[in-house]
Amino acid sequence: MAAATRVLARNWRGSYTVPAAGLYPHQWSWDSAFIAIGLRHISPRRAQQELDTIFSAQWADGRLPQIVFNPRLDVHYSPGAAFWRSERIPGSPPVPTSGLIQPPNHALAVLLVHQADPEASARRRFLPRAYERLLAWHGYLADRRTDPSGLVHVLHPWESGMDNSPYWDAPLAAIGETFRGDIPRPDLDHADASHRPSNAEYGKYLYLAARYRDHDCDDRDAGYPFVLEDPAVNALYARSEWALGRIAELLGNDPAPHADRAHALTEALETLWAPELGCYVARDVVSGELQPYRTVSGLAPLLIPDLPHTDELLTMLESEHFGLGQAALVPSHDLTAPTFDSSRYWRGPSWFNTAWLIAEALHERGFHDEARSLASQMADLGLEHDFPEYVDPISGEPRGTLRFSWTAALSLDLYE
Ligand code: 9YW
Repeated sequence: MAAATRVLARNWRGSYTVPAAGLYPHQWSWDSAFIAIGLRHISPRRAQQELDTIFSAQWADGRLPQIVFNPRLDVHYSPGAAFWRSERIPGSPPVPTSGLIQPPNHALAVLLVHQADPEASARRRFLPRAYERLLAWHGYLADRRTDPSGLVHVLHPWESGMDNSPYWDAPLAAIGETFRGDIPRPDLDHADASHRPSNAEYGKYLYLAARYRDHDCDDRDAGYPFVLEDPAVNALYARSEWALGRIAELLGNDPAPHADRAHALTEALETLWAPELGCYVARDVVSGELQPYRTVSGLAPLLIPDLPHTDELLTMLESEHFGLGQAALVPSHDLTAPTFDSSRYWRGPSWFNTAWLIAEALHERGFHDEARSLASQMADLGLEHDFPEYVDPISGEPRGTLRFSWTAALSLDLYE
């Protein structure tokens, strides 16, 4: 506990926590929600503040931005505030941000942070304030990001939180254009190039980000070439609707609309079920094609109560594809796939945030021993390797950067 607390103190910037000093010097949206989940064990007040800070960067249309920039550190991360120039875009907040979003894990975090210390939460009126922000955030997803299928879409690999997942290979390859300017890679000052996405991928990432920005991030660019439905994003959205329903109840409001929305999302997720793979997959809305890969994203729907495929997902988790109990944590990609790479980012390595999501799902489904064993593996690996960003799922060796905030935070969240 002391070592994890030290990492979180070192990465605290007065009102939020950076994911890692050096590699990620700003505030990231879904990182902050994961960090708050761990911080509640050290300081519920700081956990509330972490979430309040990301909420204070909400756009007028309700979106919570992927990144809130510290303009003084703009040269240390790309693309930064000077790339986005968010202040020129109508409806942007007074602080500089990215225009993209990240997965909606915030309502889940708000509920857990509130429950950690309901008195402290009541004293600071945390819940009613967060509820308004969450309603607007989920409203943005429902109004601006929902397809006729009923699922929300992501408009950039970064929006999935799993940047170079094999899901994005074919959709990115189908885009002829790439970014024409310089491609700065300050990330390579802090992590090995073989652990990071490639330059070719960064060219596509910047092309898409520039195009989205140049359209004022208004979600109305008719020929926009990257529109994907991702299982984890939709599972987190559904799970967060359940959390929002509980928050509504605690505030004396009607939880039914949130339950209805969660049910509708769960039903719509069935269009992403791949029976031949035994898990959910992503769909490219532009081509209509399902992307036939087993990834940890396709297991994330385990987080939803009343899911029709819980048993199949548990079988998949324990199979040679993900090796629960054998591999370190939960690999981000199928251990047996030709596209598996044990070191490269979201193409194989095991991450602590997704391990936490699976542990939480196992716990909620009544698999307490399995949840406990995954959580204690997280705590051990975190401590042993100075809280790495991710680990090789076969050797357990650290990869990416060290002293990574959500690794430290989530390894504090053990099950009794
Ligand atoms: C980036 C900050 C972020 C995470 C993402 C992860 C990575 C790269 O780092 O993104 O430059 O934004 O893929 O999930 O939020 O930790």
